[in-house]
Amino acid sequence: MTIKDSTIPTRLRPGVRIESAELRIVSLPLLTPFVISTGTMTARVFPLLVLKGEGIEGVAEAVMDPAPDYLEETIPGAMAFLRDVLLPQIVGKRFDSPYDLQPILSPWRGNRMAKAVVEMAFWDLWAKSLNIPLKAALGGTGDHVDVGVSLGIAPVETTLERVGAAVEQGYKRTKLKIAQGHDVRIVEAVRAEFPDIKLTVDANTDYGMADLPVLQSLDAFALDYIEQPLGYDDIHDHAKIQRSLKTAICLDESIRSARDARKALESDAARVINIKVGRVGGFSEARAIHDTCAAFDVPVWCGGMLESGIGRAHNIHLATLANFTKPGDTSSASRYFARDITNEPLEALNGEMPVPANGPGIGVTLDRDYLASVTVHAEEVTA
Ligand code: OSB
Ligand code: MG
Repeated sequence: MTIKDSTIPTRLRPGVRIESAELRIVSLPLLTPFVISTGTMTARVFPLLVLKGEGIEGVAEAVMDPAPDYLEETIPGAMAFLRDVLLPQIVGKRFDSPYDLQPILSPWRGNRMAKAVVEMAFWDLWAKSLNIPLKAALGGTGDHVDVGVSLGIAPVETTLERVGAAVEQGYKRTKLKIAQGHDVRIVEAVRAEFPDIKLTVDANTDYGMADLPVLQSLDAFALDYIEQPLGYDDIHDHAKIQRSLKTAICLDESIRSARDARKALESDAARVINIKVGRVGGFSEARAIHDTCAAFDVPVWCGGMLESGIGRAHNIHLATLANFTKPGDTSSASRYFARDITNEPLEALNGEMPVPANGPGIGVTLDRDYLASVTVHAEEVTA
């Protein structure tokens, strides 16, 4: 006798069938413009994906910008790739685990942020189908992660006030955005007032080989690391300058895969790596990078892209893995937004961000009313 698939109770069937996908573009105003070497953000604009199946929903947000200023991907490009290529390949199909998405995702070149939003939404859906927290599905433990703040480029006085507030609130690390002409002076001023805090800088690719003397003068300030001084597609030249620096280099933009991480670590181009799950194409690759770094005894930390509560929740669960030993960028959502699209507030206390646990999966839920009011585009993909 054959049993019709639909007669088997959902929880006894492996995996989840994706019945439909809801794809939106959301625009959340930022309380304060965020300035980095490549530009200024006044709102966090992002694609949001909800995968639906068997009465449950998996949610994720994407991290590409409207224009290609952090990396190559753009929101218009990602929307087209998701709508026309990726979502039609997965909607209407059952997947036993997130790994079973790889044969569909990996043949396509690049577009890691677009692949990541699909993969991450399915991880959430899958963890919910198993009734476990996302951290457990990923192999992480603990009920909070250590976090610091990332402070945008601002005048010295403003920066000193912002550092003071972060220190007061107990954040475990302060990262200053730097750019040519806004580097040694700002770091010197912050160090003079805060001699003992854990301090880092992030150049977002603003320097070249000829700027080595400037980077060397940052060696005087006991920084924990200098993040991504050189080109977004470079590893080799970072290895060359690391030899002439006392301070560790941390790579962000340059690391898209575990293979990139291996190349960087084999050549001593980085002594710390920032993992952003969107940048690297999803949790499977994020975990592979985490494991590669652990094998080289190199610490990692979880970066951020000014995410809403949805992306923040994903980041926090990821950061519960063992080799995330440096404080991440997932600070309180209230530092960025007057109101978030999640019902649960994501607030750090004394530099510790609780792992959201309102139900299985990512542990946060969408505030559907507010989401509707900040949605600038919405579409549905069905089988
Ligand atoms: O390089 O980490 C970066 C924000 C936008 C683009 C690039 C970066 C950042 C941040 C923000 O540093 C970190 C956060 O989410 O608070
Ligand atoms: Mg960075």
